[in-house]
Amino acid sequence: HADWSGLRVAVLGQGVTGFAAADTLAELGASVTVVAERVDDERRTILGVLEVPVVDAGRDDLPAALTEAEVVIASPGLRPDHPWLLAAAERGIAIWGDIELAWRLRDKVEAAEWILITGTNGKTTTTQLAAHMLREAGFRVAPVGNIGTPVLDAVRDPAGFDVLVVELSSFQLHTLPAQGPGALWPHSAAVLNIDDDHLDWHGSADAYRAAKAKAYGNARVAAVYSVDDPVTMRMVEEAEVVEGCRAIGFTLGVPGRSDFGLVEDVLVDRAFLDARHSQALELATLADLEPAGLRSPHMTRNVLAAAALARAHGASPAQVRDAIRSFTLDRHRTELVAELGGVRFVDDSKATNPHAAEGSLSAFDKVVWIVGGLFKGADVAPLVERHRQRIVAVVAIGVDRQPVREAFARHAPGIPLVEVDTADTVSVMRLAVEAAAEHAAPGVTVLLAPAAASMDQFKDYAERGDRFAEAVRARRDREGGAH
Ligand code: UMA
Repeated sequence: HADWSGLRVAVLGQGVTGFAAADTLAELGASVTVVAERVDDERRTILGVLEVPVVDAGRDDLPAALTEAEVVIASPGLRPDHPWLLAAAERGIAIWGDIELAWRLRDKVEAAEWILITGTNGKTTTTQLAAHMLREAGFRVAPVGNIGTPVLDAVRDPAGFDVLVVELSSFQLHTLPAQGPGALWPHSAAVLNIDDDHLDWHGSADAYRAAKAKAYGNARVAAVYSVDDPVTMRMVEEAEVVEGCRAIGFTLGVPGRSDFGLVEDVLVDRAFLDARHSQALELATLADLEPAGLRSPHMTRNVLAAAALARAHGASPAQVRDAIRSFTLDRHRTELVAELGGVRFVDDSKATNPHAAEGSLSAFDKVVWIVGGLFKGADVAPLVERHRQRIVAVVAIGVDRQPVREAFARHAPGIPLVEVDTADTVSVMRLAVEAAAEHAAPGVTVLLAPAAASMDQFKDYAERGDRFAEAVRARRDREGGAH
């Protein structure tokens, strides 16, 4: 649509995505209405200032703003079988995601290259790594998308960027068209790995995989896949990439001619070698990965994938190495604080809602779970029901302990539950860590993944995580002193 002015758009959803889309479209002069279940009053007030009306509707309501729209923008959290989306499709209304909207705005702004990253696990870290490597190479880079900053924010940023490293979820990929004006033509794309995930949203494993495979569509320079994951390899083979686009693999094994991989303890790049040369280019050693906490097999794979993307966009081997050496993982995001007597203490204070906590709970076999804070109306019970097998014991902190107590009484009554009943910032974590350690045998992980906001007891999630780490270190020092 060349002319945005007056275009009737219904933005479905009022989260991060809906807000960015409504703001963008209002600025372009479109006639925007936000339609959402679970309306947030603070956001509604801000949207009101932008003169964007917000309609608070139920699933089965069909407000005029929706049925009379020329385009609807779907938030990624809306399942494809949501009645609003079915109604829009039935009426032939165009359905775009925020990613497509951002792409269509490229002619309005300084256009940057797009690098797409998806996969079941490791997307966020790989996005950060690739962005860091490209920054090291002198590019103006923004890591955006599912990572948390909507692509629209970067596209509209007056400072401008050379490259957008876009983390895409399967939800965001689902709505993207393969052809036409809304289809992406990325510089390059990577699918890191495929494990079945989000099957309830997509309906089936095939639908989930099909969504992920879309990332490769129209890739112009490089299609990066995992040699160690046959599903991603098949996706590349079947993808409609642009003539001349190279398929580049990454592997923890010895790399083939056009792969990134490991030779002994050295990360190497063979992808950019002329076939006449047999010597692989050295990127970094495994020892270089150690300080940044990138040494585990799945992290090493993320590094190789990021290196493949960064090299394809012009970063030199030395720039890749320097970026690896100066990289820092996000703090408080499944950060390993210490291992004491075979028990790992992991800080995922960043898990401020049940969905985020789900991710970290799923990553461990046996956990003592430190949970609680401000749930803000979110329901913790489904999480307990789904993960009770891996929960050895639970320590409830924060003001909202009752929902935790009730959820365990209903779904997992046999699991030991300790409540920490103090509001003192320091002692709450001391008591929680001690109680958790008491229930943790070697091989068990003590996991701080509160599934709730921190503001009842802490300044923010960072302070909550810091207090946890301090309590763990205090325990280590005490134990160390006893020997
Ligand atoms: N809403 C409804 N009905 C619904 C679902 C949503 O009305 O059935 C409305 C409500 O107003 C709700 C709002 O939509 O408040 C929320 O929208 P959303 O769930 O689409 O989430 P956003 O706040 O827009 O955030 C999204 C991503 N969320 C999801 O895909 C669920 C964020 O990824 C992403 O960072 C953000 O866009 C910016 O791109 C989060 C995520 O959990 C971190 N992603 C999943 C994952 O990583 O596994 C896919």
